[in-house]
Amino acid sequence: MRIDVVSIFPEFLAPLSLSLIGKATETGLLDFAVHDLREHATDRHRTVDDTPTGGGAGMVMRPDVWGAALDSLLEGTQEPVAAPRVVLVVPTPSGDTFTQRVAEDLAQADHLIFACGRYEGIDSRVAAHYRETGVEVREMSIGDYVLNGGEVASIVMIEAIARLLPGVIGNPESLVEESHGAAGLLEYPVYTRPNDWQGKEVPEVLLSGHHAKIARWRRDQAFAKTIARRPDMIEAMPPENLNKADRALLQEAGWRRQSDGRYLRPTEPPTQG
Ligand code: 6GU
Repeated sequence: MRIDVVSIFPEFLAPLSLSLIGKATETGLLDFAVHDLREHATDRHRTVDDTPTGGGAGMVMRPDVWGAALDSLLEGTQEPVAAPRVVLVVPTPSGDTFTQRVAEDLAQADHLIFACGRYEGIDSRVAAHYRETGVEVREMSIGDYVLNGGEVASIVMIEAIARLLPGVIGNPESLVEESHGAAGLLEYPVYTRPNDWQGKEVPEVLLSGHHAKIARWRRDQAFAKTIARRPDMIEAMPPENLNKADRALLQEAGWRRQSDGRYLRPTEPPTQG
């Protein structure tokens, strides 16, 4: 996979050259490069922004500068034969939510280009233009809070995507049971030695060597943790992922079974005052 990042702060992306991603780049699994947007500015001040048309606070990034930067990266990738899948990712707090499912989808692409905006964002015509020219454009938010620019969000997304590429993670088994994986549950609690630390003992079942019992215990722990912390994930769960014990637990906790087999959390009693 090839990944390009365009930013006015290329040094911001330096952490990606460390650890997993750096190793994947060295071994040739990943072709990763960062580009300075200002290289495509045309005036002697290397201006990349201007005031918002129609008025208002802050500055907006110029479409002509972004167009030059993105055209240089898209050059030669639009050939009709053996068309590679190129995705232009535009980090923005007003984008669609980036999730593990999106990471899995983007990990299938051949070429990702991250366009990091600063200030009040990039002129809206940039995303529209590339969409019209047939580029897959994904405006993405990493959560409901505001960052100063797309750089940190790009680091988050690239780490989530790159670790899914075959060969990047040493032991792919570790991808199977993790939080937000295929099971639709949060991860079960993990322990290592010493068995007794600060008077807290590792759960007995994990020392039993009984693999089926351990698997069942972990599944139950993952399920209970997900009910407590992320009831929305339980509500979204396909009914076929719920076993008999799960359904009993949900019913016991006051969850209501819908006609489609999914469960709704108990409604909170109205608060006093
Ligand atoms: Cl992708 N960008 C910015 N600037 N803020 C964000 C974000 C992205 N996702 C959440 N907040």
